Amino acid sequence: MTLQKVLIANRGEIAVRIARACRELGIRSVAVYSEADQGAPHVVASDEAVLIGPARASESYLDVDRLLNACSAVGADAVHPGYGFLAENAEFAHGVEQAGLTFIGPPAAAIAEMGDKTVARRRMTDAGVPVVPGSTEPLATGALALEAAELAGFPVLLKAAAGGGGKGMRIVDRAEELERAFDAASREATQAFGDGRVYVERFLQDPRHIEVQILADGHGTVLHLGERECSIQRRHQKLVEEAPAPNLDDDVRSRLGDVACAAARAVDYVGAGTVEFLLEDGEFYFLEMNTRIQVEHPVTELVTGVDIVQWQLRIAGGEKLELPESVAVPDGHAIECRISGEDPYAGFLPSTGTIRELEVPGGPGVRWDGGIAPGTEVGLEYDPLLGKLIVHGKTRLAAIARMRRALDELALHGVRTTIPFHRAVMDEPDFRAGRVSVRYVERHPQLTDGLAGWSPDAALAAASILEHRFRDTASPGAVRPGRTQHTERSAWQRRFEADE
Ligand code: MV4
Repeated sequence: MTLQKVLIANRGEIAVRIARACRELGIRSVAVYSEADQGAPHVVASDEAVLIGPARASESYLDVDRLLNACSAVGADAVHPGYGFLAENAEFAHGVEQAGLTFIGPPAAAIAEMGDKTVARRRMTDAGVPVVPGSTEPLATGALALEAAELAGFPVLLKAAAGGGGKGMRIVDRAEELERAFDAASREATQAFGDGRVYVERFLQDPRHIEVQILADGHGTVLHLGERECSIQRRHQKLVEEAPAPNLDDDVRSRLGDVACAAARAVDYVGAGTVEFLLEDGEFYFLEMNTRIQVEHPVTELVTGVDIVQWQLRIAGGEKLELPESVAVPDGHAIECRISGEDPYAGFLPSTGTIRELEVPGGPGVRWDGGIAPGTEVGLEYDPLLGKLIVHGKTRLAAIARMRRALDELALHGVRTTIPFHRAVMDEPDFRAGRVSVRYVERHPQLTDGLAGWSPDAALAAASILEHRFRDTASPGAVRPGRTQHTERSAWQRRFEADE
């Protein structure tokens, strides 16, 4: 039962990525788009397109009924949710299945189990997967929370059972503060998720964030594709990811892979998924499982040679998962920079405008997964991710040099972007040495200071020069690397001219 026609319930770069995979497999693809996305790259990349509603996501990309109607209008037999929007919504997966269509992702039950972080912790504990010390049940009262916190050991983190991705967390340093914080966390969780259940974990102070890519088919095979290092982030938005993780013990690497497969098996997982871990002092702990394709999947693709999105489609079509032995050992090193329409010198404030110019880098070992084109309006209604620059190199340092070169070639004008931040990271000694943790960005303020450290006069002078040269990214890191422009005649030119 191979898939015939896939409706892509998403937009931007991931919708383009899915359309490409469909095309390569001979599966028809159908884009959906909002009124803000007429003629968008994901529409152009697909075989058919359906207008589903206004710009507002709740009335288009998040509207289950409109999406299911689009499926029946075009005769789609499957839905790929991408990431974000409805990708981890168990009711949507269920609705797709109820409509007699294939959801390209895990069974709705696996989404629901991993979506409740306390259920996930119980499943993992039962499967022998190490979790951060703490409670495996939601805490009914502040007094019970205090008991659990004393057991876990202070400082602790209060987390929402329905949370994930960093929303609704609260650090508590001392027992005296716990009950108040518990009430506040519970109230916040109710507001954010309509579910006030809270649990407690020991707070790890300076961990690395490492995740393992999983593929599982519907015939009992579960494999991992190695890990990614994803610590470089700000406010839970990743900025740079790489594979394999630098400075990782071979024994830890191998145990991470085994444990991630056990995690997937514990919830009868099918499809592509990611098991997230925190790593501190040589120990690792299960954090959560993402039951979707992730933004950073390309770094794994580049070091394993496996097309993960194609495999999502093939697994959904009932195929058996078969990968070459060679995936067990990563080939070289891959790095991804998320290029988003945010100003790194203004607290990563979203920047809006129209893409005026776009020149994407090429050459050996460079990949651009983009969702924009000249003329694209970048507004505030959707995620600011514009595209991803991904490179591969034989070694980590070769990949860093390649990324630096590719960032210099990338010309993207019209909105402020994270490009100058990424350039600075590639040059920064701790990054170059693989010394990273989730606190990397906060520990390297020079990467986000812009003109802040400059005297007012110097800043004004620099800003006005840059404003002239490069209108939309006035910041010291933003000057495009100059070729040496010889405006004066060189000695040989003068001699040459004299001869004529
Ligand atoms: C933690 C933690 C420290 N200790 N849990 C943030 C997002 C959510 N997925 C879980 N997160 C964290 N959980 C314990 N017990 C630190 C973080 C955390 C983090 C995790 C992954 C990637 C980036 C992060 C940035 C800040 C905090």
